Amino acid sequence: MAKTFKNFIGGKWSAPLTGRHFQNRNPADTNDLIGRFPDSGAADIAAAVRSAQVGYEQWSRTPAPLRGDVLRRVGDLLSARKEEIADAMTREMGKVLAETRGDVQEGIDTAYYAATEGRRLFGHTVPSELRQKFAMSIRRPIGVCGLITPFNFPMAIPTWKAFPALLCGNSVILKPSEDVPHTAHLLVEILLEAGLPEHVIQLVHGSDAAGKSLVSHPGVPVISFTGSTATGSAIGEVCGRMHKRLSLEMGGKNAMIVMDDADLDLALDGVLWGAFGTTGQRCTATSRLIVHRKVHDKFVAKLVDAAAKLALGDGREARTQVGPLIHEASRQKVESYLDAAVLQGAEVACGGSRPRGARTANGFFYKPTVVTGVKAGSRLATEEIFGPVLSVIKVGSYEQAVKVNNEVKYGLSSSIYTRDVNLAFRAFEDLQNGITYVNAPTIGAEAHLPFGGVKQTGNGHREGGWEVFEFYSETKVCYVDYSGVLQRAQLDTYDI
Ligand code: UN1
Repeated sequence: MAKTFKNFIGGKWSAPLTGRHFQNRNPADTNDLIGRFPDSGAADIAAAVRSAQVGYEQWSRTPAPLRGDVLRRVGDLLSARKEEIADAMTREMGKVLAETRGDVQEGIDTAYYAATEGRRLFGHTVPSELRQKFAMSIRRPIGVCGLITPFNFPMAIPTWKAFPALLCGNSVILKPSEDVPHTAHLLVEILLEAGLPEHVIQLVHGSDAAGKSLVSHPGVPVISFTGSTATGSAIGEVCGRMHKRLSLEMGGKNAMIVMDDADLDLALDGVLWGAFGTTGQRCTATSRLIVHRKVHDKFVAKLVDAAAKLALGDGREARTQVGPLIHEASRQKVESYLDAAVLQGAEVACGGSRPRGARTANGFFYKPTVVTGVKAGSRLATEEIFGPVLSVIKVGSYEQAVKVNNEVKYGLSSSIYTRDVNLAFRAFEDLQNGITYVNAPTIGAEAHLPFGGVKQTGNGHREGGWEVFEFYSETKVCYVDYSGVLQRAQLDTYDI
């Protein structure tokens, strides 16, 4: 009998006021029911906000170094339980164990990075233009932060948002993807065990209805969302009307460029990892391969050969290299892209279908797929697929590669394989992306550097690294005039 899980609201684990639940199943084996989770509604969100406001009063007054201490303990607990959590994550999300371990590790890195920020959280001290006057800025918390997170990094992405938000002195309401509620449950258990005061964190499970209530609640001044561009736009409209602070992390159509002087074996390892790691379900996944015509045929032949050999299966089995997609709707979306591409004359060089066989019979599997001859401007060349599908585009020069890279509406990550150092540095300027890798694939961002994209990928904010602390805090400027007389800025400054 599968367990029925609860929300964490008002300092206790509680059943949803809607009385409804949804099922969470293993995408590699749909017979495996992980649990039933709350399908929460507006009243659950309202209760969470009331509690988070209480938590905010307490937590915003807790010194930042002490807030950091809690996050350090969170990092310790995640480290101690890494293996067990990774196993649970693979069971509910599907990607292979090595990758869920990496996902937990990203949470650990984020915890320790945020913990030390408790002893920095720098403001600025600058000279005043007037005598005997002091001028500085400090960072202040904002309030209740509503965090809406996706399925593909069930641990890392909630931690990217929650840990800096908490470190800055905010309280948090987490609404995780309904595809990975168990990981969020484990994370909240750990936050509480580490000593986070109980009203400071709320966990509200559910689908779009819960997310919408969170976004439109007037008691939640900060929203951070990672997910599709369509949902991000809808959230942006509401937040715009309500003057909320909003961080959006949305789609990508990331390209790897392989120049004619590249180390092709290195590039091959890179593209296999970038395109088919996480079954292509990363915002940073390598979705397009832009290859110089001089090496195109040779490189594609190697790629097709290797991609066809990747072993599909349950991510908890050691021999598995590629897990399932998250659910049937994702698989059907992938299929619709393939159908359209073939109609337009593209060639499926490998994959392009569901696998057969007992190991994959009960899950949402799809073969790693390489499509060549993809037409510029076609859906396959421009839209985010979020599956194990790589589109190959042949180019004749660096300039053409840059043009192809840039002619999509997204701008998350890009990569170039070359031995020419001048070209590598030119690429930093020419490629319109928030992240560019040289001689490494489009995935692999590290927790202590800012993460995000340009153009339609985001709205100018970054997660991770030093920049995220700006998002979760407000700048407050403080002046102290210790002259004992009225000094008028601008007027008295030069009148002496
Ligand atoms: C995402 O793709 O949604 O760079 C996040 C990476 C990971 C994070 C990806 N560290 O691929």
